[in-house]
Amino acid sequence: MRTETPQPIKLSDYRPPAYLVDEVHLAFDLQPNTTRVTATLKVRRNGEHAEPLRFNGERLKPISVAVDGRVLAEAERTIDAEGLTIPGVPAAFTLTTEVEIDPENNKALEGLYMSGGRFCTQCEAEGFRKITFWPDRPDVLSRFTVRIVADRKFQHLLSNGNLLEKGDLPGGRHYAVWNDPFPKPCYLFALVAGELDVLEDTLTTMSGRTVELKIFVDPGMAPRAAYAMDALKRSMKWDEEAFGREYDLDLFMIVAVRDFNFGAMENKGLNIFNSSLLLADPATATDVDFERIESVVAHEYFHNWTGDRITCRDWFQLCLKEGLTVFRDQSFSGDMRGHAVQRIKDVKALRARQFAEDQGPLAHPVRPSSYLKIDNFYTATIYEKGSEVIRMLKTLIGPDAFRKGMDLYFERWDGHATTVEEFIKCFAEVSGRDLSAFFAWYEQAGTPRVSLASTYDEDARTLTLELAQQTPPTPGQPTKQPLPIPVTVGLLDPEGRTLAFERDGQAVDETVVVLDQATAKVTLTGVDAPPVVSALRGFSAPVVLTTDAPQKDRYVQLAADPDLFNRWEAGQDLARALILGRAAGHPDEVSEERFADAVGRALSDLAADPAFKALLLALPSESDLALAMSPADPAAIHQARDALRLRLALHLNAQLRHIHTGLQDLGEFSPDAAGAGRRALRNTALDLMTANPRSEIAEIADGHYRAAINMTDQMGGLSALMQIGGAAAEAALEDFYARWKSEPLVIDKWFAVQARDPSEEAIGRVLGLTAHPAFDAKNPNRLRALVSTFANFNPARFHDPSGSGYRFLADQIIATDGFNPMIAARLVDPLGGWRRYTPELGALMKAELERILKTEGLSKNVYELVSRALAEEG
Ligand code: B3K
Ligand code: ZN
Repeated sequence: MRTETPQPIKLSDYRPPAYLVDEVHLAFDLQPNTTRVTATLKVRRNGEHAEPLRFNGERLKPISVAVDGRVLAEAERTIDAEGLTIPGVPAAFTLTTEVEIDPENNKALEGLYMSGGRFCTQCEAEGFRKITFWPDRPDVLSRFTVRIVADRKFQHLLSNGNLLEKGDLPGGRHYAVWNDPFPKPCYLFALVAGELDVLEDTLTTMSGRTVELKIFVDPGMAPRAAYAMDALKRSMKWDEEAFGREYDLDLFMIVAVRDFNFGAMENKGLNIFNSSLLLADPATATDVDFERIESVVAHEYFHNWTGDRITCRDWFQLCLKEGLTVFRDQSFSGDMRGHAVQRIKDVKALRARQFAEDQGPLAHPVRPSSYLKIDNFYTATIYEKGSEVIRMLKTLIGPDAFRKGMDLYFERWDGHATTVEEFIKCFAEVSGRDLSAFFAWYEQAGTPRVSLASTYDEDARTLTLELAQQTPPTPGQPTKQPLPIPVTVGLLDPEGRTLAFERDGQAVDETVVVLDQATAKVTLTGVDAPPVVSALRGFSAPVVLTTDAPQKDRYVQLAADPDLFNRWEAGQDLARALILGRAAGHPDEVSEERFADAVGRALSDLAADPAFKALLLALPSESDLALAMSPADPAAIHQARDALRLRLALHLNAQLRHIHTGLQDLGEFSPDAAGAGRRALRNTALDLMTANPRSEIAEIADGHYRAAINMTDQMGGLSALMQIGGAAAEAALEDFYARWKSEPLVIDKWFAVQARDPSEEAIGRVLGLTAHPAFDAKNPNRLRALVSTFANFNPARFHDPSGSGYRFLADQIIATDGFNPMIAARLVDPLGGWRRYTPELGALMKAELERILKTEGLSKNVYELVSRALAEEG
């Protein structure tokens, strides 16, 4: 147990930095266990007051500290576990520090560490302080020159910016010097040294400059970087066209590493990627991998303007770069792959992660006001809801004003660290709108509940919409204010045809109703028939909508809503109601048949995109359903969902078989959206077929697995076999392992598919796998593949009534916290929502959280999440 309670950092305590560093020269003498870092900083006092100098520094072995060339005696400076203090310094001076660090034993993967025999760095948010003494905060912007010296076996020596010189040194060593002309906060610093292959290309920017593009990967892997390179070039062109943003250096590099705490990092000119989000070819990566690579490559590249050129004043402003950059990458993916399908996937992810977060102990605003460890706030709320807020802003002020506001933001804040207020001010200025009420979206946590009631007046041909909003309390925010919520509305006639109407005298097919008070009443005129209301089209706001519309309206929407988001949503709503009804003990077989029939008709719509049909065919996930059930009973949900799966599988048997045979990939593999959509539909059909206990289904799944010529289908076959279980599944698992044992990214999939084992053997299997020779808890990808997949994507088994799933997760959290607190903290979430479950399960979950909290030497990261989860409500 911790002896002292860590103190939160508060937004209201923000003070500008007491000292600035205009320039720095960093010299690295790289050795796996004893790397020397010599830093020479041009430091200047910021403001009038001569405060003692206090720089951050952790796990550094100090060698010397000098001010203007004079080495300080130990009495002239203090070094504690968190940094360096020098009581009296001049207004401007040169600080030289020399420290030693141990990259090889750095298993927290923060600062400078080693992965696969190479040196690499991860500094965001607060890792730079593990490299040298520094004012480690994003509002200190400096020009970096970096000299790297290493043994020649570390063939490539890379850092940010441009290469100034390189050459050989005596003793089998060599060096390189890099300079980054753009001032940047230290969290964007990066260094890589090691043996790597490189894939090279060039791009001509809109002003005609040639940029060299280099992707560095493990030896032999360069062909697997081709898709990332293609995605990079498309992203660079897209940012020029969509936002007028040109790349600024002559060189852009990406390095892939296997040991990385999260997805990727936008270091200036030198992005570092988790290899799982960079390497792909048809044989080893699935369509979902290709899709994620495209979006993450774009995301990190887009950060060059939204994050690097313009950065955050403090970490409370994290959404300023993350929400905005997610908005940009989602827009890019929509342009690349189709907006409707992209929107559905984005909303599914938002609901699964962000809506769940809002219902749990970590519910926080898009801009939080306090934290213990900023690492815990790289959340779905900051990223995904942060993007939703920008999307609403664009809907409210219109695309032209939005673009003007972005232009103004880029012009005004380029080269600075700024705040969300300043960002919003740009849009208020260009649109002439008062956006002060809108700002509440940044400060208020929770998912608003919106209700909609409609009344049709046949004589007056009017439709009156009555809307109301209410946001449930979240920890620390018991009362909520109304938010401006854009609700996009269209009407259909009873046959599903678009019904035009009038709003303020104008004939329209669709309108945006802004609900900005607790309630609102809007009357639409010129409505010629009793309409089906299609509300919240495109999911125009991140809210939970309930309407008074009868079920039959949902069927009309499922068949015909021209807004594909709402067409999909209608199907999900119907399925959710059926499953939850059955889980609550009220099965409705007639409606289940009716639903299966409607899904069958939607599937036979030849005009519909296969990717869309695949989404339509997939039932809401068990976690999604758990959010709508109070208290949640995962076993009941699992059974009820399986029952509906079986109903669909039987009812649609012929159609599913037809899809499965008809869509087999025969030609050359293409990772594009069309090919991926066909494969998604075929694999989703197979997945549903496995609900049917007929023996020939197992043969079909086995045949699917064995005939697969790409990883998407191979995994489709393998997970279908896992759904069925038995000898065929075990044989396929063995075959898969033998085939891919030397491919770590593929073996991650092998662990993950077993973590999703739907059978009662799941927990035993997962426990057994932790002892498998290929299991390595120190590698975050592997740990996530097994532990996180089990806890997040196998709810029925994780929530085993014996509590064994919870015990397993808590053991993993405690063990991981000993070497990688950031990753340990990311595992806490599945236990954190204990209050939402049945009292028996909740008590078992709570007991595990209490056990974690009692652990000796617990990190701040885990402490923050566990103590919040256990805190009294309110
Ligand atoms: N900015 C990084 C995330 C860093 C997470 C640090 N705990 C990747 C991204 O969002 O682009
Ligand atoms: Zn980002």
